[in-house]
Amino acid sequence: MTKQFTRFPEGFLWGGATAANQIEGAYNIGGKGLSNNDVIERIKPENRKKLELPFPSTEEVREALRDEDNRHFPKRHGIDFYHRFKEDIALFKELGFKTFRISIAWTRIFPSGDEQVPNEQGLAYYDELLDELVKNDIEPIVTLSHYEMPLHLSVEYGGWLNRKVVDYFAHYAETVITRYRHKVKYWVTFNEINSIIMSPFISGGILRDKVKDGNVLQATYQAAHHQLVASAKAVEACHRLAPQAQIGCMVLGMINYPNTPHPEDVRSALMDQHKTFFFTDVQVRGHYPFYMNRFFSEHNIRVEMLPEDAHLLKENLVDFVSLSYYMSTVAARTESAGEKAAGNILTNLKNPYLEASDWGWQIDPVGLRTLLNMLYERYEKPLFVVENGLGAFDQVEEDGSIHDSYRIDYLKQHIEQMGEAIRDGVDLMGYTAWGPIDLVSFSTSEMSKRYGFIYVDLDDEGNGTLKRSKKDSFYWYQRVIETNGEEL
Ligand code: BGP
Repeated sequence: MTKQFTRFPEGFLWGGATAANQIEGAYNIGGKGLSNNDVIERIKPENRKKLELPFPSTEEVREALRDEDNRHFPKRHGIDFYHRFKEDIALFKELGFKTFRISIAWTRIFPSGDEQVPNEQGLAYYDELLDELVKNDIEPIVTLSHYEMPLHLSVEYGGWLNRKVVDYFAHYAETVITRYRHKVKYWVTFNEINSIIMSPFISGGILRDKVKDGNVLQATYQAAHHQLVASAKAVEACHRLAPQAQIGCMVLGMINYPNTPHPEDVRSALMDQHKTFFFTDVQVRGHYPFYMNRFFSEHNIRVEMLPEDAHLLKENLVDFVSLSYYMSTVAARTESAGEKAAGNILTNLKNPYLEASDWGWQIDPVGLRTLLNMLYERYEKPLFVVENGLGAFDQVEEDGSIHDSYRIDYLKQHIEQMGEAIRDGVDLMGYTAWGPIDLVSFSTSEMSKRYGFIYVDLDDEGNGTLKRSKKDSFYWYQRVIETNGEEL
């Protein structure tokens, strides 16, 4: 008798992923300090398709701080997960979640970032939250920094440009790993660490006026180096303090196709691929890859490193590689080639073979299979898809139902391709769909770009009851988990 092939291994970690700054709210409660995300104004609707992420100056941040009208800063209020997490976790339990990815808001633990003594109220909040997950048999995955750093570190120190921030982060990481080591088995260092290339402020805390001689790339890679060292320090702390746990890196997973078979287009695609691989190469292999030397010299980049950095990077390798995956991109030898694709983050060429979301993100399930294979071939380390999903407008029917078949289609196709990657031989630990409960969008700061299986009654202006309700996709994903991905 032929053995039935099971696509997803026993113990596969199905679940959902979130970030503190997009769900918690309570931005000034419990001793929390302000983070850079608390001062980011939404991208105005007319700029939505351009996906221009804010890169403010110190003065613009100060102006934002003077703005008392909280409506402009929806992330400050999130979906009030801070107060409603028990109700929400009960729904995740009903979905059958094996795991749930949260991030710790650094500013709840160290409100300004440069304190020595942590804020006990903040630590106690995550104790309660983690206990609730553990009580419900949901394995927490904890991101140490998800697009959030104390605003004070950004304004007064220059964000990740400043070497001192490495030590502040290391102290923060060591504090939370020590505190939660008996509750957390999976840690992630920086969310989408490579996104600093496109959003120096959100990802790196860098303000426009702190960039010397207008060389944004110089600033970006200097800050990135500090994050890579900080990440190595967190890995060291985790291996020392919680040897039973695993800690991974996390990248914005991007696959870059050449616009045509022209050899220079193919080369451009490879160069763009380095925007993902540089960061994983350092964290998995423990040293700077050879291809950065020429890139740095051609762009006048001189990364300052301390003598101990090489050793730190080499000795503290991550246990797994996690990634988000939303879209693929197209690269060409000249900027002007091809038709523009609004909204794609790292490139702007349209792929004629793909459909796009309402925000122009080009949907490419097969690209996920290819990318997983590329990463696994390169590192032979376990992989974890910790974000994937479709941001879409949802329509609530008169009877309160929400028929989100488009979301089901998107997720189904991506899960199918993960199944294919597993059959290809890729070691995949799990899958956490992005925003299992509607949350404030990272790029638009709006509610109307929704990802959830669970609907939250809240609009872009902050009006609504915050009531949670189940979409059609809720029952679909519940069945996917129940059958370990056999029924899609
Ligand atoms: C990733 C981020 C998330 C998230 C997601 C969807 O890049 O890690 O924080 O929000 O993208 O993006 P958006 O909310 O802009 O649709």
